Amino acid sequence: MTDHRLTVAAAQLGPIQKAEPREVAVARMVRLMERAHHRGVELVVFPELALTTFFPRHYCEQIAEADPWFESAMPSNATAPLFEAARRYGIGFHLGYAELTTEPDETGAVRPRRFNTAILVSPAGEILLKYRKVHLPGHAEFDPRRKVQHLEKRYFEVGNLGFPVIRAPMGALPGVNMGMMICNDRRWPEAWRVLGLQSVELVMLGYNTPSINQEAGGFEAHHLRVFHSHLSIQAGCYQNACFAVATAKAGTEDGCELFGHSIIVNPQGEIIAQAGSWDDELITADCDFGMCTLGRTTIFAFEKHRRPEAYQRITSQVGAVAPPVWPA
Ligand code: ING
Repeated sequence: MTDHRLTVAAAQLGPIQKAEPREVAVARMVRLMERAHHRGVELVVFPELALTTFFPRHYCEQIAEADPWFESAMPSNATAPLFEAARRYGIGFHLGYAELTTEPDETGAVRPRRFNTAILVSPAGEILLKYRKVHLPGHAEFDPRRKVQHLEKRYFEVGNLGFPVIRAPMGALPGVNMGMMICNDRRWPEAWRVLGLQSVELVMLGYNTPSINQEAGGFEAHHLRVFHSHLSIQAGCYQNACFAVATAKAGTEDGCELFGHSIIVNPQGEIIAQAGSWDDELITADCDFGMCTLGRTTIFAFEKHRRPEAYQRITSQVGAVAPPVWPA
């Protein structure tokens, strides 16, 4: 039986306080990569916006005031130690960060652009894949009803790279089909299915998720926060016959609590590893990509069973419409 296995890790991060410089976060991440190396890990997944505090909870009148939270180069002096560690240990890694770039927009105008971004970096330190968050939760303007703001729609543009998948060598394997999503994306089945339609075998995602509902819309029992996160990821893996590594930034940042519970999930939708702390913690698992075959050759053999002609509403509508009323 040829070995299709890859040893992966979720490198969960505890809180990063607003005043904490990115060099401190990077040093913590290098220590997690060192621990990963000692456990024979071949690919490490860090959280969303892993280099800084979750700054979209803070309101800035001028968007450019938030620019210190962004990376205008990747790697940079502050993040170079991560790339050096990757090369030193021969470990690939996923990194979530705030991307500030100057590039043409859809009208062709070259201007500063800001994205909630994730990259996949090879053990040699090359950027294999880049993804920019598509589903931006929260709001764009200051919301006085909220105890804590969630201003991703203020600071980031909607990602313009789609949901790409790449087949690239990783660990001892000649090729793994790898894709990414970020945080809120995991709640949208469309994101998983677009990756599934590209034969993804391993989905990497980071998240920063408040442990209590900040929407002024009403009470939600606290235990449901983790349940909904796990439900979304387990369903996504089962319905697309893939593995996922989902890594939290956790703990209390400037008084705001983010839950941990990072998990690694297999193509049957089973949680095969879970973090127990809300701090820096490495959880690992062996992914045997041969496990993807059962789902995608039987229940989820897309080419045999999907009926896109019945799915028009999924791409033609944004919001829901009211149904016809009976009797007509
Ligand atoms: N955070 C949260 C997430 O989707 C959220 C926002 C939490 C939305 C709970 C809805 C319900 O996990 C980010 N950063 O997307």
